[in-house]
Amino acid sequence: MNGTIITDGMNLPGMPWEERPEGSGEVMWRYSGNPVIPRDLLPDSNSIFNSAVVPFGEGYAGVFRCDDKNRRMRLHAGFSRNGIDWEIEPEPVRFQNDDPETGQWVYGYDPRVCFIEDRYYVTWCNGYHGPTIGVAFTYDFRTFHQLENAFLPFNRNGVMFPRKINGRFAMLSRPSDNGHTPFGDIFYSESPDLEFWGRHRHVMSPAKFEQSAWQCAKIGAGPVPIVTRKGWLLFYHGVLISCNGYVYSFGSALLDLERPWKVTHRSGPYLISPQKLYECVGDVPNVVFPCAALHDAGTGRIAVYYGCADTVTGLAFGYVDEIVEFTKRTSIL
Ligand code: BMA
Repeated sequence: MNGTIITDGMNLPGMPWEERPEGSGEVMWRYSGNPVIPRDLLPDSNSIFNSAVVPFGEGYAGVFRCDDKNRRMRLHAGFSRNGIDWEIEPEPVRFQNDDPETGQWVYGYDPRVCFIEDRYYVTWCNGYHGPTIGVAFTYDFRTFHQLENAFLPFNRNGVMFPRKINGRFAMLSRPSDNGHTPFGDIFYSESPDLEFWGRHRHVMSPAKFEQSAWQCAKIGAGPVPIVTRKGWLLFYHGVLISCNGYVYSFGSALLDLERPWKVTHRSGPYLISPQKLYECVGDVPNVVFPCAALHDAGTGRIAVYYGCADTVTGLAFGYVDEIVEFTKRTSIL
């Protein structure tokens, strides 16, 4: 498969990869060694999930959601040569921030990492009178400089675009409530300076129950979108409210390149739903929650890192051309 439709990607020939298992008809398939990151990689970790990885130096780096044994939600930096075997810093990230108003750490979870121009931006769900979107940058995953929170509370799933749109930074987010939010649409915002955000545009609502039930309660952007000739490829999670609680799956959408709040296609079926034991059993059962994707422009391979049952981290593979084709073929728009 030739991944010719990735137009602006790096070559990552050594990224984690396994071919589709013999006889499988799935568009995306799981890594045979899942979970790739166990819950107890750190002596103090209760769980390591919903985490973000990017190419860095000769290998990879990331920001990991590690809930500790007090069940405090913390972010830790980590490094890996191969994207599979990770060394996570035992101490949480201490963001540099001289502003006493915003510099006090409350909690942080569900990070995303986005390389733009010369540095890595981290966005996460940051506790500031409730959940909102924290923003920081780093050059080396050792020192992190915290900026202003992007939005008012309550908000989650802040995901930046890897290049400026119309000359401005751009971010997807999901306004929410202070609890477990039984609703939620994805919005788009722009900023000239990463401090003042505006030009807010609606992107997507949950689907109709009769049409695509896995995404009928709420949705949220997942990994940083990938630029292709067919538009931005966005993986996003969707939630079904079952009689036993929330079920988190993920699917894909294509967004217009110049006006990314315009959704051109959106998958009806999910790509991955909680089916394996490590996705169905854990601190929060029945959750797959993608926060990062590596891709190799040369071959069109994609590796998605996703949280499993709010406990461990999984990896799933696919080819960008096939995922784009699936998104178009099954679109509910
Ligand atoms: C969401 C977030 C995620 C979590 C999911 C399922 O609201 O808190 O971190 O994976 O719920 O519990």
